[in-house]
Amino acid sequence: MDALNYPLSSYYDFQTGQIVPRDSYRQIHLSDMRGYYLADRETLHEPLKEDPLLYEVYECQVPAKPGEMVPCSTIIHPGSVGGEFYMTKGHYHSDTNAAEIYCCLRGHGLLLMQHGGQCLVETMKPGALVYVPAGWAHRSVNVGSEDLIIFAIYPADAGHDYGAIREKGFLKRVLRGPDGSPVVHEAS
Ligand code: PAN
Ligand code: ZN
Repeated sequence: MDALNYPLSSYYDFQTGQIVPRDSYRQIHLSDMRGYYLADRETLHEPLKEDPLLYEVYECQVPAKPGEMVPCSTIIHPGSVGGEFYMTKGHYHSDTNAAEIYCCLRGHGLLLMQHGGQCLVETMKPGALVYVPAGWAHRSVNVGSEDLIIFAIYPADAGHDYGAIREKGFLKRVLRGPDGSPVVHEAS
């Protein structure tokens, strides 16, 4: 990107998670997540009966070069697919030296972080500040009944590698228990 007007200043709505003006924005529907959910394994090639919006991501556009940082907001809506809570795809950073900072503004969730056969689960509630170390895959899961809103900052040249998670998933899955509360299962 060429024409940048400094300083870059936006408005972040803590209630909705929206960043205004909207630089970069994407919506992820269920149809974008084929193969990610356990229940989807059997029905992968069947047409979807409905296609709900699972999460939205706002990112401020900055040059993708060393030293620059991307502020971003993720809004994960409440719900589940076959008893598995709505979640982000999850990814590694292509640059294995790129860490990230996550801060939960609203809602109730879990952050899965995985590296070298180890999968950690951190609670995300308003004020939770989690450091995602370099080299760790990360996925946010909304286990509450309202939107989960997370602010994050990552190096602009980090790059996103979705392949390994898309193929193998995380070592843990978060499912709705009999009383509606989240239960973390070892992935089969
Ligand atoms: C976040 C994620 C965002 C959406 O900004 O990109 O929460 O998750 P997926 O990218 O896994 O779909 C981040 O970790 N950026 O590096
Ligand atoms: Zn990331």
